[in-house]
Amino acid sequence: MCTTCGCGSHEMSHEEMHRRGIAHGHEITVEQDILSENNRVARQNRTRWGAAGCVAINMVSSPGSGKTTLLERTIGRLGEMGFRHVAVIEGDQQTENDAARIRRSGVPAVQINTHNGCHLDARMVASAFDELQVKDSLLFIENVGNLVCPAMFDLGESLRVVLLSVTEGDDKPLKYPYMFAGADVCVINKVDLLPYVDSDLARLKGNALKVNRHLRFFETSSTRGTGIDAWCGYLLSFFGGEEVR
Ligand SMILES: Nc1nc2c(ncn2[C@@H]2O[C@H](COP(=O)(O)OP(=O)(O)OP(=O)(O)O)[C@@H](O)[C@H]2O)c(=O)[nH]1
Ligand SMILES: [Mg+2]
Repeated sequence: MCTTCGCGSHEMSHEEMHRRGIAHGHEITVEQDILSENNRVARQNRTRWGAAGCVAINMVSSPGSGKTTLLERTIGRLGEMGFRHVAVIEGDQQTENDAARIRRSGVPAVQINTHNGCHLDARMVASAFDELQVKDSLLFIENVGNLVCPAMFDLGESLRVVLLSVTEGDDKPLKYPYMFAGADVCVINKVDLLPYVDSDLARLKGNALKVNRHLRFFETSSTRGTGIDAWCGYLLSFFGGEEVR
């Protein structure tokens, strides 16, 4: 069981729970309380952001898949396309590194440090949004690198995007199904490395579709710029309301 968010497997066997000393009745009650309070604040966020003309995008992935690099590239390309209304909330356990990278791209960013926490929650991003003081903007939220816990926490986003880099292996959607089941879009990043890894794009997509047949895919190299035009075009049409979730 994760010690910071209380998330645990509902499918853990009775024997496994006893082996780990988990009192199951208590675990389920605490988890339900945490999630229902989070969902309440997430609904508030959705209402507030909608009223401010902001569209929030929750970016989730394992550490190092390329979330910040994709954001840097996206901000640059959107700027070239004449769209500069972008703000970013960054989530990491420690450091201001990612927020500093984003600010160098010329857009406002607020860093959240979760310390021993493994995910962002709705209350954290509500405070960060207050600090940003933006309106009529695309609001990117880069979640803590983790393919497990962020899946359970609605932040109030309009779109959830899961990144998977080709170096992580094409079986990840099957091994971490909740993250892919809860996402709207899957960005397959680092496609420039495909010649060097034993990862198959068709198999990766097939595995992702097994857990979520509604997923929309983009293939990108954030370092080289491959696929960024299609991705940015999609973001603009989503922001403009032409694309629905
Ligand atoms: N070859 C290649 N490298 C990439 C690509 N995207 C990101 N990287 C590299 O991958 C490493 C991690 O990238 P980040 O953007 O920091 O990843 P992240 O998901 O933000 O990482 P965390 O915030 O720590 O979870 C860096 O060395 C990037 O240069 C890509 O498309 N191709
Ligand atoms: Mg990052």
